[in-house]
Parts: sequence; structure tokens; C-alpha cells
Amino acid sequence: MERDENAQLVFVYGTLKQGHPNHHYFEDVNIGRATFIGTATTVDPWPLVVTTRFSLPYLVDHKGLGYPIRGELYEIDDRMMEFCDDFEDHPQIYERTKTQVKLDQLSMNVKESILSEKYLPGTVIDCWCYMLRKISPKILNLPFYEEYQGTEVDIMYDPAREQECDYFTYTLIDLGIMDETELNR
Ligand code: PCA
Repeated sequence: MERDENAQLVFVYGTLKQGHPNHHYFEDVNIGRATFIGTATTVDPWPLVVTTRFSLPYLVDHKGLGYPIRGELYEIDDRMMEFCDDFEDHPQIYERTKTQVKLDQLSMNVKESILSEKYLPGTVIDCWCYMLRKISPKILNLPFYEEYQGTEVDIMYDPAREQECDYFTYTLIDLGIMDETELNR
């Protein structure tokens, strides 16, 4: 595994994690490069909620509420970062925000590579994370989780449902960022 001086770090806590429906993008070399560094936990507690009609996870930018969040840390190249910004609708819905995580367990590949000199378990690392920053108070009344599993709500997240209707508009409405009455104007 080579060292990539231009790589940026992103902490993912939701559908981009391994075993979740959007992880395959991180494995698509036509999009860009993503290297799994290891599991990680945010230094600060944040509210992690699952909401909207699409049942998506959101780490809400309201430090101090909720729990330290468990997720995965990746080194990604500029092309993958561009893809993620677009995919997460940064900055209209998720906003790419600087945060700090503590590295828990290194991935097998990293353990056996030169990257293990750079990443030590237990250390605190600055990285990016896609957070929800336009907060509607009703979001903070939802249950908070420590780790996204995908089974929090009855209707599970299904990427195909986003194509069936105007995902962007309905997400803004469900998050309270846009008023439903603006729909028919
Ligand atoms: N995708 C990003 C933000 C939430 C989501 O589902 C992630 O996995 O971190």
C-alpha cells in the first residue's frame, strides 16, 4: 500500500461504511481511490439520528449532545472527495466539516503496510465528516445512537427509493430546511 501525499481523511459513520448500501462507491476505482485506515470514534459526543422519509443517518453539528460516534476512517484522493461532496449534496444537505476522531483498530492492509508508521491506534486524528448543520429543533428530539446499524427505523434505507421521487426536495422538507408550502409555488 503506497503513501499518497495528497490523500485526505474522511470519517464515515453511515451508509458509506463497510456492509452498508453505499460502500461500493469506495471500491469503485473509476470514481477514485479510498483506503480503509481503520475503525475510529469521534473525540466529542454528537447527536446521530436516523430520519427523513429515506431513513438516512445524520450526525448533527450540535457538539455535546449524544455520544462519541463509532465509524470508519478512510484516506481518499481528490476525485473520491469530489464524488462524496456531490453524493452527499454538500453543502446543501450534509456539510463537509472538520472533526477529530480517535483511531481504534487499524485495518489489516494498513497494519501490514508502510501506512502503519503514520497511523497509530489510540491517536487523535483531524479529518472530514459529513454533518448536518442546518438544524431544525425537531431533529434534536429524535433518539440518538452511538453507531449506525441501518436497522434503527422500521423502513430501512434503500438507495433505489431516492430515484423514485425528488430526493433532494423531500429531504430538505423532512429536515425542516425547506417549508412544504414552497413546493407548489
Ligand atoms: N453517508 C455519509 C454521511 C451519512 C451517510 O449516509 C457517511 O456514511 O458518513
